[in-house]
Amino acid sequence: MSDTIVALATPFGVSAIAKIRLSGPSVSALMERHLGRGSSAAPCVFLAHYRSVSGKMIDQVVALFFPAGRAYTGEDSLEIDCHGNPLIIRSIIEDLRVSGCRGAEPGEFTKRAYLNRRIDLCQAEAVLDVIHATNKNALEIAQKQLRGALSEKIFHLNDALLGTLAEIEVYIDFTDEEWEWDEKISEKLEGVLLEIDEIMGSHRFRRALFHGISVAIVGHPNAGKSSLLNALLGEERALVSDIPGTTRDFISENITIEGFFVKIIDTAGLRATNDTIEQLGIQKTIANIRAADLCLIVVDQNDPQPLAEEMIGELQKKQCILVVNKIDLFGKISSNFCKELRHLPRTFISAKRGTGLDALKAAIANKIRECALLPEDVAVAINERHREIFRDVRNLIFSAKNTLENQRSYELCASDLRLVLETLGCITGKYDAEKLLDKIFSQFCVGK
Ligand SMILES: Nc1nc2c(ncn2[C@@H]2O[C@H](COP(=O)(O)OP(=O)(O)OP(=O)(O)O)[C@@H](O)[C@H]2O)c(=O)[nH]1
Ligand SMILES: [Mg+2]
Repeated sequence: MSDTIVALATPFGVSAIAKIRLSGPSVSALMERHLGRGSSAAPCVFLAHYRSVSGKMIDQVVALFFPAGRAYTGEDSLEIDCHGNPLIIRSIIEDLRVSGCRGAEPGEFTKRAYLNRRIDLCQAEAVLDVIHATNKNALEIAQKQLRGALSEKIFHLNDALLGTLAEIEVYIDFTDEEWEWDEKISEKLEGVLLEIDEIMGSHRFRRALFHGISVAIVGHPNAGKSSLLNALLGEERALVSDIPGTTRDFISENITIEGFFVKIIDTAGLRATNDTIEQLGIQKTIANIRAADLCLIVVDQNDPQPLAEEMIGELQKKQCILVVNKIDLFGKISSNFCKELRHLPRTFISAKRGTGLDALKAAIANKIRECALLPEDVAVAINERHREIFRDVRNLIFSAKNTLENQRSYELCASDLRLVLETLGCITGKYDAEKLLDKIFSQFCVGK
């Protein structure tokens, strides 16, 4: 890369320290000019005064120099830690621009790391996930992928496919006219297809990891849905009243249950109503039920109202837990309450008093584990871009296998497999396209 880029790597505003980052061929000359110190063969940290182009001292800073071979970007890099005053930050960055630096584009440091082969494309995407992960599990998987978990899987698939291609080439070169059928090749391709299916299955965990497993609280008005949301959050988030139809629009909040990141949604109570706003709320409830991974059906033990058939139809398609509420009162839910929901796991709570919440949380966590909404140990979790490429790769392998089995042509199968390898390479960026890179790196913040 011919130019040297500069950007603030920490959030702009008042802070104890701010980090200004530089990368490119003129880093050592800039160090000499502004910090009075030449580059070194090894990474180094030093205290210096930053002097502007006109020789004015702007701030006392701590500088970290990384020579190309040891730097994140794969080129000479410098980090200047100055005092976190926006006036100082602006002065230094402006001055570096005067000195010939260009302001970095979003993600440009990571793009350079990729272009200089310090990391592959999957790892570059993982950097973005590491920055944006909002819970422990998502962070863990992002870090695994940054260390190369997905790249390794792709490397392994690539290796298996190359091996199969090599075997086919031998047949093409050395087999005489007579067709010799080798079942092993078909079996190997079948094995690769199974591995790809397993990796593709991990796509659904990504949503759960990064956006949370969505749990909708549904039920009749006044059953205590908003009270349950508040009890789970430990704060008075939603309005609670004894007037049926209190919740109109849904309310969504994030909580962690036994280490799982859960998006919990309180919805409008389900009943026949002429109130237009309430009807709109109910429509949103139906949409929330459809989109949810799990539904908590709250029933007031004292006044167990049957749900409309239409609702039961919707809920039967979902994973559900029946939550019997208001156990602090004396009512008792009859054993033939809503026969369609009778088979569901039940928990008994008092949202008002906070009783039974631990058992309910355990039931939610059990459902998450049981239904593999999110296994405890996820090896990789592919994103939409990876999934699309894997889908193409899968179709191509399938076609290669068919070509072999039906047309009995090693030549055609080999050419299909070459295309498979090329397509698979797009995941790690072995075969890159400028447009694709722009799309990926534009999601980063400036300075990364
Ligand atoms: N005794 C008792 N009352 C409760 C309990 N949970 C909720 N309530 C009361 O039931 C009434 C309705 O509670 P909400 O939480 O607003 O019910 P909701 O299901 O959100 O109702 P809508 O928003 O109208 O659909 C309020 O008066 C609550 O105080 C409980 O466990 N015990
Ligand atoms: Mg409510």
